[in-house]
Amino acid sequence: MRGIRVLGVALLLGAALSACGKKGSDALTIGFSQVGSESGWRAAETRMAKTAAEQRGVTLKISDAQQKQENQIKAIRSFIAQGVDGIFLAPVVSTGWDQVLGEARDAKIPVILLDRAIETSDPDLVFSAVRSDTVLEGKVAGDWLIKEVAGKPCNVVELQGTVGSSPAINRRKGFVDTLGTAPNLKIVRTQSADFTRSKAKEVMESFIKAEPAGSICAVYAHNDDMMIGAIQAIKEAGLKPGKDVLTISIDGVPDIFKAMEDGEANATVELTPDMAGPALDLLVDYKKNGTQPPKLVQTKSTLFLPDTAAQEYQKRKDIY
Ligand code: GZL
Repeated sequence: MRGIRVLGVALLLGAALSACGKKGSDALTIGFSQVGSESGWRAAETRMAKTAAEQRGVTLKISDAQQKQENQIKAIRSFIAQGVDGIFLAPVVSTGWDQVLGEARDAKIPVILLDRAIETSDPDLVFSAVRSDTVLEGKVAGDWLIKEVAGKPCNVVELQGTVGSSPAINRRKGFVDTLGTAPNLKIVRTQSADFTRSKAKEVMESFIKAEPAGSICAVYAHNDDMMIGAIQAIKEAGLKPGKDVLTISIDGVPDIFKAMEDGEANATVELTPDMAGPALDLLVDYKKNGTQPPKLVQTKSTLFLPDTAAQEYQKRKDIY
């Protein structure tokens, strides 16, 4: 009888040790609360995150929130309950995160923000962040348009991203502040199209109907996918996008380079979709070597024009 008891204890001990062994190994598990799949850029970010995790031997659990904050909060709570080693969050909107990120901190799970920012009175809720300077993106777009119209009067319409999201707030701020230096440029219509092609086509149709015929000189869209939708509406109204109506947008997805090649778009500001790669590197470095990461890893915002569109399209068409 005693022999069986000793054997049972030994087996239990062995199981506990091997579980600890697995936990302490490099095999990290990360939970990624993703906004959704609203744009080509977003889908590319998700695809690249999966590849980056595989390359690093990290298990990545991705939850698609379908652009709803309550789904992201549920996903974060589930990741906490599963005891993941880290959480990536691409926050659909910038407010309402303190409570759930406090729960992650209490569980000692580091949270890294991807591609969007949050407003919080407690910056220590966030371990690190990987994103572009979205105000700068709006500025680069505005600077290009000012130069392009070269002093001529120009009525602009703006397609904003998701209401309350940091890129929508900041890309508008950067653009409006920059246009403030050019009295010949006027934003006559602005409305959210939620970063999607279909909504942007509808909103652009309403702008064209509402404004005097032929009076819209340019469209500024907070992402390329909305610009693709706007281009469709411009063409269906019998106008030539890229000529009758100038276009400037952000992301650098393959389809905007194709539109530039076809003479239907004028400029884009690139945003890399590889946000998860740098985030994984800093988290692995922290877990393995205790290296404290910077609070922010900032990605570049480069302007691209039709003169390089053909080769840029070739570069991107297979990675998106
Ligand atoms: C910006 C990112 C935006 C992209 C859109 O950092 O959050 O979200 O520009 C996407 O394409 O919907």
